[in-house]
Amino acid sequence: MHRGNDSHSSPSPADRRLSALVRHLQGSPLDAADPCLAAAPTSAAQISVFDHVVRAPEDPILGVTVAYNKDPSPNKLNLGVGAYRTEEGKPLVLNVVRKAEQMLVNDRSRVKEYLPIVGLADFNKLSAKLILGTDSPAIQDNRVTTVQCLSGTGSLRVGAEFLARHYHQHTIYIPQPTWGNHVKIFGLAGLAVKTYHYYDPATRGLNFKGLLEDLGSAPSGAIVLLHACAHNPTGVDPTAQEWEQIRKLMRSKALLPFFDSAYQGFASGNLDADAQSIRMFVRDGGECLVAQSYAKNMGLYGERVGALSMVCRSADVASRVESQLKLVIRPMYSSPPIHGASIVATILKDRAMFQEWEVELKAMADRIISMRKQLFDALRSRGTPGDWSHIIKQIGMFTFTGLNSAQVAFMTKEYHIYLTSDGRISMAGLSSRTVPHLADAIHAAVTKVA
Ligand code: PGU
Repeated sequence: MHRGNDSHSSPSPADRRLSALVRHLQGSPLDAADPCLAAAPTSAAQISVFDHVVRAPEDPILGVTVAYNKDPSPNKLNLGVGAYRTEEGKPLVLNVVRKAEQMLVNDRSRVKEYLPIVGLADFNKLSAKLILGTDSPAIQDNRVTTVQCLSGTGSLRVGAEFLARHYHQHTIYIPQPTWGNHVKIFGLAGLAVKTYHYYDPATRGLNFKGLLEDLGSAPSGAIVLLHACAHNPTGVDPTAQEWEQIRKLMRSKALLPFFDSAYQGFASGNLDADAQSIRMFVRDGGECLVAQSYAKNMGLYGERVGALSMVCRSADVASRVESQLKLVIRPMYSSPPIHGASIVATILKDRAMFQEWEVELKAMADRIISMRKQLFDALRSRGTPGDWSHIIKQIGMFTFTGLNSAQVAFMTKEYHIYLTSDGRISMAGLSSRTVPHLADAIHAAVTKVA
């Protein structure tokens, strides 16, 4: 037998080393001249089977918070991550969310059983209505399938994996620029990622001609990632007329829309208005995917609550698609978490709570808009060179300032202001108190750093 033969072969250097160490632990002196000890590793790093692993760089967005947290300056300001802060610079838990959580805690009939693979049924139904509209014919026809996913990111990932497995075209076009994680999410899911023109640095607005040209020359059937509203990082959205032209072009070429809706309610302060781009594409009877996040609009960042909806041609297709989405989700994380989805469902299904949410959401959107105005005025009063009107024209959580990476580095070093190196500022991280500090920093960066 093999084992018998093995036991007669001479011990390996590792075994001999181990025996010498065991003897030492049992009281024998170590013999420094023992060749098997000489061969012993000299440092802990050499022992690891992961010794070859190289240190990865920090994430371009989340890494900004890591750097911010290490800065001891009392004047430091984090404008990197897109997370809402109050006028006092504090994270905000919405009152309506606290209320919903209290109700959930008080309800002793609630248990912590696994959710189904597709998540909480109420949450899914209500999420589809929130994004597609309560009167959406697609929902009435039962041709939408919605699955609860891990916030916006997870919804994008599940949708991408589904497309990689079941859709005939594996190329996805994403705007240039876009949220940095898009490239990785779609690439890792097995899709080929290409870009389409979106932003014109000269006008700090939409490069609509470039966009139409690029989508016009995309292969038939290609997937196109569209930011539903409040484009990240540029804050530049197409107008309703431009959306209509994009829709016509995409439908004429059978391009498949994949909407990323991470900011519903944050652009205009109105949930329905911010879903118009999507509803336009659903109204024409065609198919699309929508990834929804409740991170920003309900302030549920860390609860990781979102949904993927797939609008299909028929109820039969939708139900077959759902059966395959389950096969994507089950080996990925089995089923989604229950708490965040329960909060959302509690708020969405109660009329009074829904209205309370709308008021709080509008207040967040309004505060961001007022920060735009204050920053614009502060730069103007300092006579900062350049046209800063884009600060008030751009939409949503971010201002794409046009500051270059050297100017950003200067602001971080000299003013302890943290933002992504592309010059994006999270307006939600600003307050009336910190606007002057930021305006001073921008003024100095623009006048001192090329
Ligand atoms: N899609 C877009 C366009 C986003 O901006 C974000 C978040 C997401 C999806 C994903 O959000 P979930 O939290 O997974 O729902 N972007 C923010 C948050 C930080 C980050 O990079 O994740 C940002 O600062 O860009």
